[in-house]
Amino acid sequence: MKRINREPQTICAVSTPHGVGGISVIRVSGPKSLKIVKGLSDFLPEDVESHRAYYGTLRALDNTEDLDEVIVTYFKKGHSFTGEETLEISCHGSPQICQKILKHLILAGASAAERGEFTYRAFMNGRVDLVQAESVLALIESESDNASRMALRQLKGHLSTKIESIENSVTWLMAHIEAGIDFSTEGLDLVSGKIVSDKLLEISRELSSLVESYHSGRALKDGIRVALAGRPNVGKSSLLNLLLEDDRAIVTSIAGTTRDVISGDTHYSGIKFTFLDTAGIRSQTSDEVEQIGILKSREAHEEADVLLFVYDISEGLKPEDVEILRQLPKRTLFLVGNKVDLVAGAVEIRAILEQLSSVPGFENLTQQEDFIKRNLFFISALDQNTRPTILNEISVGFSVANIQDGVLLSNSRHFENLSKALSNINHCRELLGIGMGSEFLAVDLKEALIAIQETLGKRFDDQVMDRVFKEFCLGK
Ligand SMILES: Nc1nc2c(ncn2[C@@H]2O[C@H](COP(=O)(O)OP(=O)(O)OP(=O)(O)O)[C@@H](O)[C@H]2O)c(=O)[nH]1
Ligand SMILES: [Mg+2]
Repeated sequence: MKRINREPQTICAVSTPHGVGGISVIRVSGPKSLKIVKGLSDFLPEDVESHRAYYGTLRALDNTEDLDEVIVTYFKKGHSFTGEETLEISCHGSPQICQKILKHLILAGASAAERGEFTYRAFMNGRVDLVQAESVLALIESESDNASRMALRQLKGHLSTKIESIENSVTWLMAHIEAGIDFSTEGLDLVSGKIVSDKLLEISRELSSLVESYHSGRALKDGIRVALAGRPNVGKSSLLNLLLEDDRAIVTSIAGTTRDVISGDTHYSGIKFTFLDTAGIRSQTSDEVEQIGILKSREAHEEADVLLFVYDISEGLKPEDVEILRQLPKRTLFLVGNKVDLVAGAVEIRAILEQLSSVPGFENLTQQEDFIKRNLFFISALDQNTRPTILNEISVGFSVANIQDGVLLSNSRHFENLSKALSNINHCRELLGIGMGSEFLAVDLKEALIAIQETLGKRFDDQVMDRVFKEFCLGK
């Protein structure tokens, strides 16, 4: 896709979803858009007003047929989404009508837009930066309340402002360093040295808080993937059905019921959760289907953000349970003692903790009050109250409930770039700490600055652009 240095053509595409609907909107953007649309609509006045809608009948270019009754809205150059002269044609929501209108627009001199080309033009014309352009896509694709709220905040520039302020600090430092402050010589300028070191610390803190927010941001954007793991018959599928509020998986008292990975989505307090139920893991099975199921289980565990390790509390934690636990990948882990309704009297937490102490990573569990309080559950998959308890505790782990100013990273490209900038800044701090000269510090600062500017799209190459915009759908 060649985008850079291309003559700005006038482009057109249907911007509403493909298919039948009440109305569809066709967007036309570029220097000739008004002239082209006027060629099909004799109802438009000589002096068209910006941001005004005009009603009339769109006619074929050769005037031989009516295309549709439409409303045309005009946005003058500099006052549209793309920054170019733009017209939006609202027509009846039929794919045939849309195709016909597009055909005549193209005959009149427009060309068909590529994926994301409207947003790309908005970026090239400085209407949005790259982070905002990407948030347009995130907003369209958002699957939960919180995801769309976060994308809207990014589109409004909250994240860009934050990244820009970090960019300014780095630029300020570079300017000082280039002005020739040399910390390595004798007669060290302490004041300046202290200022520089404070500033570096501040930048490092700001970058790391953004980088760390990716954990929550990604969870908000893509949802949280939770896999259920455990021995056969402990109640994983029962728990899945309860969490999804749907009888998705077969539940029987026969060990080895679930063979395949069964997944489903659910929403809770504005967050999307994807749950994966897996085959119960046991070593002594000669059943080929079950063995394949167990392999698939392990793959699902690898892909998950969170693992719910389920065991049967009425039987206590068995050596087989402990063995499965040992083999689970390192993830946020919840230990779910199910079938608590079958336990007569109180649950013996001490006994559980003792058995867990042989599992690497759980040796000192008795001292980890927080983990015991938050990550150990004693529940029944037959009890409706279990659902909110579990979903709530998982969301707390992603600190999505206490997002303060809502500035979060949720895009892997931003995360990669800013992580790189952070490691440059931290390296710079180390160099400063051992008294290296300004020319060494400048190298790291420069690298950090490039990574930050690439995030915002102030520096870019065609490959990055293609990667970003090819994700878009036509018409955006
Ligand atoms: N009393 C009681 N029974 C439960 C509970 N949860 C599940 N069961 C029963 O335990 C049996 C096994 O449940 P499943 O959900 O199929 O267990 P699973 O872990 O998916 O088993 P596999 O698919 O074989 O790995 C069924 O008879 C369920 O009705 C619970 O909380 N209390
Ligand atoms: Mg099952």
